[in-house]
Amino acid sequence: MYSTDLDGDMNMDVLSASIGGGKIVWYENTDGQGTFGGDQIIISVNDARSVFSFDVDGDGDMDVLSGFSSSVVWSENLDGNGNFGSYQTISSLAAGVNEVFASDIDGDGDMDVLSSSAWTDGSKIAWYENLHPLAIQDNLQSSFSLYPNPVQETLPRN
Ligand SMILES: [Ca+2]
Ligand SMILES: [Ca+2]
Ligand SMILES: [Ca+2]
Repeated sequence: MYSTDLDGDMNMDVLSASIGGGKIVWYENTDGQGTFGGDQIIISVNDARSVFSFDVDGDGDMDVLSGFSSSVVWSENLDGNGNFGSYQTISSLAAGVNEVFASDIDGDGDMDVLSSSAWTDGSKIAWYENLHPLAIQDNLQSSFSLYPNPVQETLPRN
């Protein structure tokens, strides 16, 4: 669950990850006073666990970061109005991801991606460097990893 302005109308909307419902959705705050519209599906996927939002691609609108199964993905806010494109995978090795978050881990001024994973054979916290505007670099071999499993994944932007 997260709240941010997804459609750029200066009021806070709501994001939700629904495990049972199998989807990542957002609800528009239609009047700015907490009256919400119907669910708008961003991703339909089993085991949707966590959702967060920040401006991943630095174009001024809020994009959506999601975690499900072993995947950490982001969805681009295509038009700044809350219409989202197909998700783009940051990592597919986050075994049993149960939380995604973003913070400027390396202090270079852009937001990087964090995930925690619950499966016993892959339990870890990993972070992925935002190589904005071109890619997000998997830094699983960082000191955050409890079970180092170095991988190199890049996220090309189209
Ligand atoms: Ca809004
Ligand atoms: Ca954006
Ligand atoms: Ca950074």
